Amino acid sequence: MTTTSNNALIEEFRRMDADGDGVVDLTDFLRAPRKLLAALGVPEDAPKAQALIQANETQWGSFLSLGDADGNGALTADEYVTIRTSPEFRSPNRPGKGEVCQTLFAVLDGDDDGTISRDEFLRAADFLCMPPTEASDYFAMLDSDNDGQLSGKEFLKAVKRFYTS
Ligand SMILES: [Ca+2]
Ligand SMILES: [Ca+2]
Ligand SMILES: [Ca+2]
Repeated sequence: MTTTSNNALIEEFRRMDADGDGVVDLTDFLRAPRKLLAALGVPEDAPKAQALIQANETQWGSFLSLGDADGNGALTADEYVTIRTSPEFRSPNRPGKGEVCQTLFAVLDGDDDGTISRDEFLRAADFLCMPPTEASDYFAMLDSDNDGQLSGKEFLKAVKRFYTS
């Protein structure tokens, strides 16, 4: 299977495989949220950070239950593609999914005012693999009521697009 969308998923898999050994394990999987926390200057023992890591661990558990065919606690590229293209992956009830969105929102909302400002969003540009100008345009697009802030609802759309594109 070499469709374009699978190639994109394999790219995603390779980016996740931090140590390049051809399988993604929990350490690889947690690298992105840890990197984001470091970039935002949130210490890993902060409650927000702990919540984000825990949500990602829950999400990882659901990935394994969906596709770790040989049960070794690590995913090959094939297993990863199977998970990402399964209908269960898209289910809003998948364990960890909602928690990851909520905890990510809380981590990005640096001043805890319940919304994400443009500045707060741009600090996550690197995590979203976007250059700042693109992230700025993206922010404008997501801010559907044009108040210069992303509400939880507006943010959810961003995450959905990020996980389904
Ligand atoms: Ca690896
Ligand atoms: Ca804020
Ligand atoms: Ca808004």
